[in-house]
Amino acid sequence: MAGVRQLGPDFEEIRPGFVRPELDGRRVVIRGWVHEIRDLGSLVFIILRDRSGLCQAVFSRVGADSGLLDVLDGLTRESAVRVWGTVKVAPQSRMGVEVKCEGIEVLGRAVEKLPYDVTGKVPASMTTRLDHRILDLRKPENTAIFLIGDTVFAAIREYFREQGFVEVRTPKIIATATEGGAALFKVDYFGKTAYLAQSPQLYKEELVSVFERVFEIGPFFRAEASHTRRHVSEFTSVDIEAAFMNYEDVMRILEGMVVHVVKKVLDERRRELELLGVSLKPPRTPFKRITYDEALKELRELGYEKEWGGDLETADLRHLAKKHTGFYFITHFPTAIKPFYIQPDPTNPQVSESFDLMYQWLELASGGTRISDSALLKQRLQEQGLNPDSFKHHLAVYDYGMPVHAGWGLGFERLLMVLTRRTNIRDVMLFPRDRFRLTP
Ligand code: AMO
Repeated sequence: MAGVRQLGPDFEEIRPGFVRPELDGRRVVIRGWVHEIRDLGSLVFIILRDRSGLCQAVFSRVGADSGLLDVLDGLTRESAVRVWGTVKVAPQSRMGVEVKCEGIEVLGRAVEKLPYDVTGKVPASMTTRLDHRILDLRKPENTAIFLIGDTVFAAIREYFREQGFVEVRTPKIIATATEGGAALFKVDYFGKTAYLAQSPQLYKEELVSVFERVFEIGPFFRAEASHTRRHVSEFTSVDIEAAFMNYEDVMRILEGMVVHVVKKVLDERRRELELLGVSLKPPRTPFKRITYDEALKELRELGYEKEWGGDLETADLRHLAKKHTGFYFITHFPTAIKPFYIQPDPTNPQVSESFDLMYQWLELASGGTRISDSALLKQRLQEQGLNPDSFKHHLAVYDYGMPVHAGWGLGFERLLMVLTRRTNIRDVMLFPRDRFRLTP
């Protein structure tokens, strides 16, 4: 900070995105990264950037001392710098304002030849982008995605606190699978086999018998063999579970959360939405609800015959999306294709009190009423070829007064894809992990 102190008390520190024409005449210090350099000989224009935005700094070589000239001559793009000078209205510049600078200090020098162009003038493939992810994230559009994500996290937490939920953390290293065995990562746990958790499912259910309403936002792991634009091996799940509720109650909580999140993003992240070219509107509630049977009927009407009982595949969902252009729920899936913990519909046990939240063809969340009867849970475990012994700790909780309960899990990144209109989940993950990527 030595540089600032030497400059005297009449300098204010300001961030690039806040340099506005109204500040004309103010003496400012700005820290940021060198986004672009345009050297016109007598004048050097530098676009400075931080996460708040960009501003233009102008240096005159005329009359500059040799120290300043040396720094300007050796300046590289993406170096972290501090500049100081006076804000001037500049109708001729793109931003309408610039900072006439007297000094610059390089705080962290970037190399001359960067492996990736942050200004985006040189197009890059997803592989190149992810290989140089930190540079890629510095691109203002990419930074914007994660600033929106930050607001989404805050909005979710705010919403659940208001609804009386307690935030919990469940183990990520576990002994048994909950969402089917195929997609588990094995871990050598001091000589024993353990797994990375696919979801907090059983723990969140158990915890409602203590806290009534819990939520967790955390990383979960799926050994996804399929390489798609919406699956990764490590994703962030937003999970809730609530005692004394059924699937309809938690569906209302879910749509309420989506609306709250959209409103908060509109309130706090207009600049970022604009940068991404996204126009958002809070969706109307209640979201449309169709049953699995109705979905099959709609598919039939669209000319696609589908046998009852199978899961809705991507192709089916894409057909349905022709009719459903926003958020909607599909409910009452066949019990046989749902995990063991989902409550069969008492009036028709072939189907379950389950739902998926969709956005067009993308599944964002799934949930349902849970089985709260111990005998039925044991039966469902056996029907799914699972050994109740492996679930003895979980089943024990059912002997201690387990209330009826319901919940859901939502893929945070999938929601962020919808809010930022990105079509590849990797765009909305800082450091995505998929079958072919473990670094950086
Ligand atoms: P499910 O397995 O449907 O349900 O997962 C819930 C949501 O998590 C997201 N998701 C993923 N996102 C990115 N990459 C993946 N590989 C991936 N897998 C899942 C999806 C999905 O809708 N325990 C239940 C939830 C519950 O009933 O409470 C569960 O895990 O958006």
